[in-house]
Amino acid sequence: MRRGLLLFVLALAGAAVLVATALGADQSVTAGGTSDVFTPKDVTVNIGDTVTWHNATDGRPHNVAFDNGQFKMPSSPSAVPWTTSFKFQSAGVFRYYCEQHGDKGGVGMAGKVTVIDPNAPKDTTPPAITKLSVKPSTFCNNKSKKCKHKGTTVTFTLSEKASVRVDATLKKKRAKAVKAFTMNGKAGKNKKAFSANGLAPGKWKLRLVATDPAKNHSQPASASFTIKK
Ligand SMILES: [Cu+2]
Repeated sequence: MRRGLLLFVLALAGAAVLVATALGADQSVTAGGTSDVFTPKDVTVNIGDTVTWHNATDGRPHNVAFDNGQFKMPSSPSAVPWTTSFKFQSAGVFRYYCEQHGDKGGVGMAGKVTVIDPNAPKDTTPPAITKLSVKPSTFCNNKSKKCKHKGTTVTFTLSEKASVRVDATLKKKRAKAVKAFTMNGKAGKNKKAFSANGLAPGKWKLRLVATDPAKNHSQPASASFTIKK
């Protein structure tokens, strides 16, 4: 009976920890242990939250050095027990590493703190695709004999960085898209080589939809092209 109550209380405590993590709160990270890693490797906090690191006292020297040079503790890797904290005052992604077992850019023993601004206005502006063109608009597939243009170039302009889904559909069949892929587009002009490989001769419709990092979708943009035999 008592044991049951204890387990119940422990379960409640565990649930409280989970809720706190989900809402963004102070985080703690262990340096080292059975291997030379930071655990957890990636944490997310809100502006004003503190991340605390301590070494696992595994006998191996570790420290925490920010890639941007803003913070380094202990000043050189140490195996004696240490605890260090940093309070994040601005939003962004902060990478760090252990100078003994890692390097900048997430190499080896390294971690990442993502700091979010809970009061930041949400991005609700969808991306826009303009100036979509397929040049040349008539080309052929790699199997054809008299083929001047094996493939084409798709050019378009994005209002912001977005993931772009590209569908190609044979017009007369009203079929599902047979050639579909997703590419990472940058703000401004984008160019993508497009081959007719595996596409049947005929008139085709190309359709693009862009999705920005906040998951807003653009209006679709489309262009036609023809594949000759
Ligand atoms: Cu280390």
